Amino acid sequence: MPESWERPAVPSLPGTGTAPRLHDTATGARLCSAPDDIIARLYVCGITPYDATHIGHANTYLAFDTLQRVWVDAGLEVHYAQNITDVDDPLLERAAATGVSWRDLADQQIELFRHDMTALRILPPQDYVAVTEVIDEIAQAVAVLLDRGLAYRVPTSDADADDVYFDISAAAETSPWRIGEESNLDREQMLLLSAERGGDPNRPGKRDPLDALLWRAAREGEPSWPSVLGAGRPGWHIECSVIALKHLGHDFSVQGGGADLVFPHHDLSAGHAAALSGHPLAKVYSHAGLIAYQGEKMSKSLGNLVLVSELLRECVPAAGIRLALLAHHYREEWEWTRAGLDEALARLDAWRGIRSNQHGAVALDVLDQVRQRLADDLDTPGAIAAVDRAVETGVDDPALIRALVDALLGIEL
Ligand code: 5CA
Ligand code: ZN
Repeated sequence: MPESWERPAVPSLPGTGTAPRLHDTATGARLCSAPDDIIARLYVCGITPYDATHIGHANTYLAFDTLQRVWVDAGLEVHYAQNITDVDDPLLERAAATGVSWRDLADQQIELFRHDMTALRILPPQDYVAVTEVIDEIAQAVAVLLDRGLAYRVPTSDADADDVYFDISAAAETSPWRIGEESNLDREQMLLLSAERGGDPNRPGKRDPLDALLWRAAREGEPSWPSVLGAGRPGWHIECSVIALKHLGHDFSVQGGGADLVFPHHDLSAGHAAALSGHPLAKVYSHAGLIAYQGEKMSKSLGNLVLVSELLRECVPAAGIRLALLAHHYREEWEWTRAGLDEALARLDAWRGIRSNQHGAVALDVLDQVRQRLADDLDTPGAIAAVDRAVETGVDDPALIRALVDALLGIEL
């Protein structure tokens, strides 16, 4: 397993916080994120390693970093797993277009991502798993789905090699899942998004246009691995189902990612996992809002990227990047601007100058307010406002403010 990255120290605080209520994409309700036992289990979809780490990626990983910090403050242990999509069409296309090997591109980008996550003081996953490490397990899972009649073969031009697809209708009949359960989209919207986001609704031979690719048989010029299914490579959604089930089991606390993953990726990865395990994948499905830049969603395909590594190279402090992101609620869709970053840098300076004042704010009250705000669907703007008020008046115990800002917002003053 690749190493994840260095874990920042998290100071402990007086008393205990509360596990947050989180907005659940599937039900639209705010659900309690506390596990039944002491261990909160979290899966967040990791990068496809090219064009890492842009501010949109950083915002998504920061949202789930905040969740972990609040869980830890509530006295919970956290078991966190994350994947790396180190073989998939967009990565292969980028490698081909730039004339580098896909393996070198992936390795170099994974290293850059690790460096950026460390600089941003993002709590690392315990299980950091590249899809290329679990090809056998994925192929075996697909073979199980074939055996159960929940998957079927579609021939390719090579008579000996079939692709394998997930049968959404058969799966809905036999498992606690149906398509659209997480995304709440109608069929027309699903068809559109599937075509936009890596699906192939028009592929001939499929039983339903929304059936998702589980296994792609080897093609000339593409990487492939020998397996029980013959040579090939995994489809996208099944990688996250298999990695999550292997490391976290089913019914884990929270499945997370950016809002661009709601459909088809999370809907289908929950479907594959339910078909394999007979249980729902997670209790809460949580999604961070997409960050825009220059009027459009920040995305690799559009190329309108602000990279964390470039900001760091300009000597922007990582704590300032964190504060700029935390000033927005994690579910908000907003546009990154230099003015927003400057505002965060000014706030960071003000926080660093916090005065001791025995007649000012009471630090324990500030801690209480910050905990309450974060317990309410990770309201970081509300938490920041509580710290701003204490900075304005001065506070009886500045050291406690520094500790709470470090522990809960990940910012060292
Ligand atoms: N490897 C897949 C997930 S299995 C993938 O989506 N990789 S990614 O590199 O494209 O994105 C990594 C994470 O960043 C995902 O959780 C994605 O939802 C999130 N993300 C991508 N673009 C943005 C954006 N503009 N704003 C916020 N989050 C984003
Ligand atoms: Zn994923």
